[in-house]
Amino acid sequence: MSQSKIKRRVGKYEIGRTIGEGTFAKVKFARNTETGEPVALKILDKEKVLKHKMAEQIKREIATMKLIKHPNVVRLYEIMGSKTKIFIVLEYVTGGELFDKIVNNGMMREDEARRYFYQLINVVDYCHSRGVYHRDLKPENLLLDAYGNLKVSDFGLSALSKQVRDDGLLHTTCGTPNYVAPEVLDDGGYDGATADLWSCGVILFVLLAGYLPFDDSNLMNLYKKISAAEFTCPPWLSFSAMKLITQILDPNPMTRITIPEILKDEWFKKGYKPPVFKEKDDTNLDNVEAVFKDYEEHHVTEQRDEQPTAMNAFELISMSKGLNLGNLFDAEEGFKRETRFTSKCPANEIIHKIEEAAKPLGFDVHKKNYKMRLQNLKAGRKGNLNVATEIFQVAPSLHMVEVRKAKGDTLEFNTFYKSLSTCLEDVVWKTEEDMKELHV
Ligand code: ISQ
Repeated sequence: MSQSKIKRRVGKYEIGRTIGEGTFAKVKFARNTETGEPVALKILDKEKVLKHKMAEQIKREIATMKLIKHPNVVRLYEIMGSKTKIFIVLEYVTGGELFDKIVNNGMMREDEARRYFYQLINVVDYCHSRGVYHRDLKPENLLLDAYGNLKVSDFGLSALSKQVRDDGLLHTTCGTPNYVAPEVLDDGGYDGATADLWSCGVILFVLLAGYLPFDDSNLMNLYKKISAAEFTCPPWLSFSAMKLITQILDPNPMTRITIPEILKDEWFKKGYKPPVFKEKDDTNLDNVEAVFKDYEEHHVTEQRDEQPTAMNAFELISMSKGLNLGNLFDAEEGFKRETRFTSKCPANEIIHKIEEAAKPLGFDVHKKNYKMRLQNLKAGRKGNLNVATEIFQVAPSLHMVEVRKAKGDTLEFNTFYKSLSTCLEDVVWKTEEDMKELHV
């Protein structure tokens, strides 16, 4: 049990909580101990990368990313290696995913959607002009910074979006390919530039409509709809927006609208100011080759300091109110992906109760010490929902339980949490204040 928080360090970075997970990488919050600056640390397992013969591609892609310094792209600061891992140090952005705005508020007004679309097209144009293609533009890769500006992640790192399927082979597309161009689905050769533009068209449609242009629970039907560009615009869409979307979602990449043509489009041009920015050069990427090798002199040290967490019991408890849905909704952030509650029950009982609640909901339960991983066996909107929980001992008879979405859709996580909170009612510690609230 995590009685004291173990502080993990990699080089000068102190590692914190997990903020994202993919097939090849885990993303952790980290802090540069020299400057105090927060970063996102993408951690790749060397063995997995080598096993799938991806080292060369990842090396090439990281080297290409050196070329990308744009205010709307998540910056790559540094890359480090240890004996077993590769660490990619990225800019940390705090505004969440762009699509959480749609999930929370529904479709956007055209002016607001146009502002994000300008930023998206500026980034895509900039990267394409440097020969870098995203190849996997989708909601999870569209983040927002503290000022509400778009930050695209993983530009150029398409190797990381590959999936290992049950057959052990790598596949570029996984789950539902709602954002993927028809020529990519055809599996013949395709042009990265026109394929990225198609994904931008799907993104624009979702911003304006609040739903996907191509969707079907049957994969074959979905492929057919995408290949025929069969979609229905909502009645509230302006004619000029509809015209632009139709020109982007052209199933023929040869006749699909290009970026120079988009820049001249009537809907796009409204209020558009071409971007002006200066490229900063503060990356340290001289060692891309070295981090993949087994040369110890190039390795950063990974340390685990058994230190009590800086947080005391009172701080922990104040972070961990009761277990109710309000916990997962924040007026500023919208729906959150993690929450905590406190319990006076023994840890084993809490684990047992979580297991009892999760199994009937179709979750496979994996336990390791005081951590649990709940994996939904059915695929959801963004793949299988995975929930991670961890129990921390605050005092001999007081525990804090962290419940975090590790993978999948935030709304599906909220629905799961609602059921969990009902089942755990007698485990959660209720303060006198909570009891009063329950009785008013
Ligand atoms: C940067 N900031 C926050 C979250 C992130 C997730 C993935 C990649 C980069 C990120």
